[in-house]
Amino acid sequence: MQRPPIQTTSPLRRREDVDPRLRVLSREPLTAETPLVHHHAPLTPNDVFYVRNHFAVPKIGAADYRLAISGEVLRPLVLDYRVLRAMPCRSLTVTLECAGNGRSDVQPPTPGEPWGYGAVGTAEWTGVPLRDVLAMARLAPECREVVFEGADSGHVQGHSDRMPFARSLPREVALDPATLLAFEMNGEPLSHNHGFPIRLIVPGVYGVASVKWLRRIEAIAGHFDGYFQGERYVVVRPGQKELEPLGHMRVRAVMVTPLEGASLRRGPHEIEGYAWSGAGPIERVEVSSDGGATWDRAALRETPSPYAWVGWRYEWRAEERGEFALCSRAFDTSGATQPEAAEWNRFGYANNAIQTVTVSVR
Ligand SMILES: Nc1nc2c(c(=O)[nH]1)N[C@H]1C(S)=C(S)[C@@H](COP(=O)(O)O)O[C@H]1N2
Ligand SMILES: [Mo]
Repeated sequence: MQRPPIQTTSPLRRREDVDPRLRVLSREPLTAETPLVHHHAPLTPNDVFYVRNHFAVPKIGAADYRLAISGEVLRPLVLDYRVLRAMPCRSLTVTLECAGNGRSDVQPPTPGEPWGYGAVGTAEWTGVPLRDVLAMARLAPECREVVFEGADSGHVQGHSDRMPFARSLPREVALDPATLLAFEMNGEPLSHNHGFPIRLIVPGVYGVASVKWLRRIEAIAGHFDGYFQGERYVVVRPGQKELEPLGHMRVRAVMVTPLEGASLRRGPHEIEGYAWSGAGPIERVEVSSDGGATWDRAALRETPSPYAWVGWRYEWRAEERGEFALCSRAFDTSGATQPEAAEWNRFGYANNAIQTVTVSVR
């Protein structure tokens, strides 16, 4: 495949501005979600893909980029952008969801970004399987986890030192052929906001695992417990001492048509949305037009990849005038489905409660 020439400055200046269609929650660092009206195609356009940054964006030029691989490896390596891009690559369509998606519906409110339902998106990511790079470095048998460090850093609550953004994966997940060192998103080089030059993509796992601006990979024999793994992105339930690290995305359906507050004519209407789960494929989606009292099955569309959300649709015959509470819920093949109300935890993570969209029929 012919590759575009390597650029030494920003890949495309225009993309660094925040697209006005995004709902900005914070400007510095940038956090912004995709209004559901822009989820009309299974692939989320790059410009409206949600952004979750914890620190200022490190603007790295391709020519200056280095990725160091060290620790429990027999052959420590430093790779540059050109070498990584020349390696055999694969493309995978993967849904990324922030663990805070839906937090604004958690009661009582918790600390954290007040995301609506738009901290999720799907893209075709192209990159080098991480396992190929780990094979070059000859991972030692002692390695139990692999730590990934981004080039971004800053100050966090309760710590005086500057902290890089870092996360680890268990050895098996790091060696999964679907775990990618990605350099393209929907056929374009990553933008600075989404991790240029190289980011990790970990299919099926909450977005926090997919470390952007990746600059260091360290294989370790022990367990990594950095701030973003041991203090945040953990589920802390009331009255419970043990912290549960966030892993697979919980099963969830989201309705994108009609939108909240829509006013509809009497007659047939398409209710449409997406469903996904990190624990297995979606088995079925159900829709209710009476606030969850009765449910009907929606039709599933084709899914481009086992790691991507699946589109669904349901034809609703709105016969009577009035207000209607539309709900959708998904079931995955592991048997999991969605709760009626958010399961409260201290930081409001992983709320996969059933979404309700209220519409009026005139
Ligand atoms: N280096 C780095 N990687 C990061 C983050 C970050 O702040 N710094 N945020 C994480 C979180 S919480 C999410 S949800 C995803 C968001 O990816 P996106 O901004 O490309 O949508 O990136 C993850 N990777
Ligand atoms: Mo996130």
